[in-house]
Amino acid sequence: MLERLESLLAEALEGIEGAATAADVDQATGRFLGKKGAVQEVLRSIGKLAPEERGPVGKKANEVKTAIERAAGLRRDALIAAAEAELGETEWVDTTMPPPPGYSVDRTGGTIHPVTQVVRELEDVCVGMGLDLLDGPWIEDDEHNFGMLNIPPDHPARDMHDTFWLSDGNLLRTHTSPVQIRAMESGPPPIRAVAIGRVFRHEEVDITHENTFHQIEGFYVDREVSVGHMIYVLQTLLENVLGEKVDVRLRPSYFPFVEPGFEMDVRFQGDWMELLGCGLVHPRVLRAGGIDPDVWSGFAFGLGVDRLVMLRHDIEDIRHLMSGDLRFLRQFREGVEG
Ligand code: FA5
Repeated sequence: MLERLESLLAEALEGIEGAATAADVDQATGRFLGKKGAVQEVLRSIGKLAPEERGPVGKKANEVKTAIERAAGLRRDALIAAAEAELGETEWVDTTMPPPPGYSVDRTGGTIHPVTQVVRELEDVCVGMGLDLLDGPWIEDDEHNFGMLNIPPDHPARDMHDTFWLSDGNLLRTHTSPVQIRAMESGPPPIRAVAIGRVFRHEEVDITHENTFHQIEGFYVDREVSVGHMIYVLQTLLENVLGEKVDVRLRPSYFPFVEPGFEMDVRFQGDWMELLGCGLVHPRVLRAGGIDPDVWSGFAFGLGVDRLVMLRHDIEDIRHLMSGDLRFLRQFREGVEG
């Protein structure tokens, strides 16, 4: 019986080695290990053997079974890997090939999103003015989004920002102002920087309010910075992006992280639109960032980029912007790539 098991093993290994596909491997092993397979039959017949034979035959049969399974597994893996490698050689598409005659092809191509177009222009104008471009994470902690911006827990100003809270206590940043804190943490003044990016608010959407939109944060800390500097920078920025002289008006407003604080409206081709919040950086915010407010002062602003895009293209409803509707997006063909 032991010899029979040896020869079954040899036969099985030969079959596995000769298999050309993973299915062949399964078939080759099935003949030995399947329900009616030869090795299984040996195992089933052990009861009929002389008692002293049962132990050694049982042990050997199990060893043979394991050896066949192991060889089959290795061969199967090798064949699958080889088949996948071959696919890479044979199953590829030449995207540069012209279509066969008679096929109509959508040649409209992609367009750069109107928000991205304006973001890129803002970046160019800001770099031209000598400002650094900074970046910050979308997932923020409470301290950077609120606490260090002079909005402690239970402060009523938290109600101004309907917040998407995450289960771990972090949040989706509700504005780009946390980048102010990150800028102060990363080095001493002077700081002359902007950060442009996506922000999120859990709010009712309407024609001028989205729950996912974009802001550009300006943050300027130096000696003897005044509201005049701030207005100059903002007006230069807006005129460059809107392409003509614009009227701006400042209204006193309240943001906990600036004092005094303002909202700036812009009149462009007729209507006034609220575009941004701004002001002189609150001494508490400077202190939270490790900066001495008796020596340094600064201004900050946060501007809604989507609103700027609406002004520029006379878009009546902000919700078009993030809709992903190609009929809308294809109208903005400037900056098409390719
Ligand atoms: C802020 O977010 C302040 N962080 C701005 C700031 C920065 C003030 C630095 C002072 C100093 P506010 O919530 O007002 O403020 O938003 C700023 C701008 O973002 C608004 O003027 C508007 O243009 C835009 N905005 C706000 N909410 C929405 C919204 N739901 N959809 C689209 N744009 C919005």
